[in-house]
Amino acid sequence: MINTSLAARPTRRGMLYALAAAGTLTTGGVVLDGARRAGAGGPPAPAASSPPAPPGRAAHGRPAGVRPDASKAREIRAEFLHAWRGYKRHAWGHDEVLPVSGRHREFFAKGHPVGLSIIEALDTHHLMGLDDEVDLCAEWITDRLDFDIDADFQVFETTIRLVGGLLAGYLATGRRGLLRRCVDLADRVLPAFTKSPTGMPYRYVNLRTGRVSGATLPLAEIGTNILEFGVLSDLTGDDRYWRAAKRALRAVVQRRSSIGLLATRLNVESGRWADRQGSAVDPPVDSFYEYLWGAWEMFRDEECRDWFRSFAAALRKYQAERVGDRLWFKHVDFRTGALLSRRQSSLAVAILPVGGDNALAADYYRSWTAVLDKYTVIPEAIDYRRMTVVSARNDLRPEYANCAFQLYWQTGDAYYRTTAWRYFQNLRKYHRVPGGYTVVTDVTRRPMPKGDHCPAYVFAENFKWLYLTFSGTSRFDYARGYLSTEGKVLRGLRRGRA
Ligand code: DMJ
Repeated sequence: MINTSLAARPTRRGMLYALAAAGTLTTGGVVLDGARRAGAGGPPAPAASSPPAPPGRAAHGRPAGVRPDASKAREIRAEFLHAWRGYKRHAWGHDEVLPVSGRHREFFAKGHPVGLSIIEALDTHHLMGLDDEVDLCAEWITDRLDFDIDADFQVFETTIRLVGGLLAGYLATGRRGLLRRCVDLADRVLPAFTKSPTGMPYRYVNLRTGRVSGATLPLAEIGTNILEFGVLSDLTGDDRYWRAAKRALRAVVQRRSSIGLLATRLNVESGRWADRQGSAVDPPVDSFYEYLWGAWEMFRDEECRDWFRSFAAALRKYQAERVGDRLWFKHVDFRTGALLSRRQSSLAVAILPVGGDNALAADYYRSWTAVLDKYTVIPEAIDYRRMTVVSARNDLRPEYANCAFQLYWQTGDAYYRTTAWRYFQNLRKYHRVPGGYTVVTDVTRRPMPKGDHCPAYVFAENFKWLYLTFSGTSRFDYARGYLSTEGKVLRGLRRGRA
């Protein structure tokens, strides 16, 4: 049943949301004002709840703002708009644009578009002050989008991209239609959790029938949902989402080895591991760890914090490895710690700063900066001992910019802006085409060959991380903001002048 009531049940998190919505809660020194977005007719400005930071201090110990660099922010915004116009021109209403051929493709299910790029872009438009685009997207979603689709949708991608995107859109605008769509979708996804004997979700769910499939899946797909589901529980007062996500996390943690590591894939019916490879911090486990920490940052869940800390300690002990002065993380047998592989994915760079261990995260970022220096555009994967390429593509990956922002935000060290700007310049030089932005198929060749695909996460991530790094926008509360693995702002969106 769809429950869009904003009357929170008296859970701790629900109570905080109710107080915030009533405009009586002070968070991080900011009184939530209950302001309405002009013309949107929305509810009071919500704030995804977490206990307030001590007065005068940011929730993360982060600075309350970044020094604006207006001219660089303008350039970044202009490139985001270039990519967006390509999508609008060639693919409007479809999931993703193929910007070279001017065609489009669907991400989740052939023949079933859900306007993925539109949903991914919502809060980026808002942060950049592109309010007409926000309105256009929100109207398409509320007037044209229907999730009653007879097709199998991947639960992980549906959650981080669609549920997260609709939540961020709602938090940005206060439009109830976006929250209603979000709740409808989350209710269609929930059977993936509730039909599982272990509580760990199946990989796919049919959005119309609730039929589930795919019993063996990696940790990131099992445990990257507590931020979206927790915020949704807060907003609706319906605890089913939070409970499902927490139960899934607990089921994974219970299966750690005697040396405190997790492998990569689990069968969610039998509860047994399908491999023995401890592959943190690489995908496909990366955001599992990110979300344990996130549950602490967003909801002050102490159990998740402690789980994160114990995995972080085991990671340092068994997987961290120095090659020269560079830090990497090897793959090991999760029961013995024996070496299995020195392959490293470029996606991993985004994970470390989330746990607040700046020294480790900074070292790891420098390792990836060495890869950027060597190849100009970072390849998908490397053998870190030889610094050679294992996968030469770059699928317009946002993770380096994500990490640069997190570290700049936490430390204020100009090094992260210098390197983020280098990433941006390379992005513009090697990925830009007349129809927008596209993937590179081999970073080792000159000229660098381009493919024909703009993944939808580009509208959620690459330009947003860069814009937040340089703009200092007043639409983002730098003191208490929090972003998901897909770059959705789940806390800290502000309205008013951009
Ligand atoms: C995004 O969808 C998210 O960042 C996710 O966590 C995994 N990686 C892609 C972008 O590379």
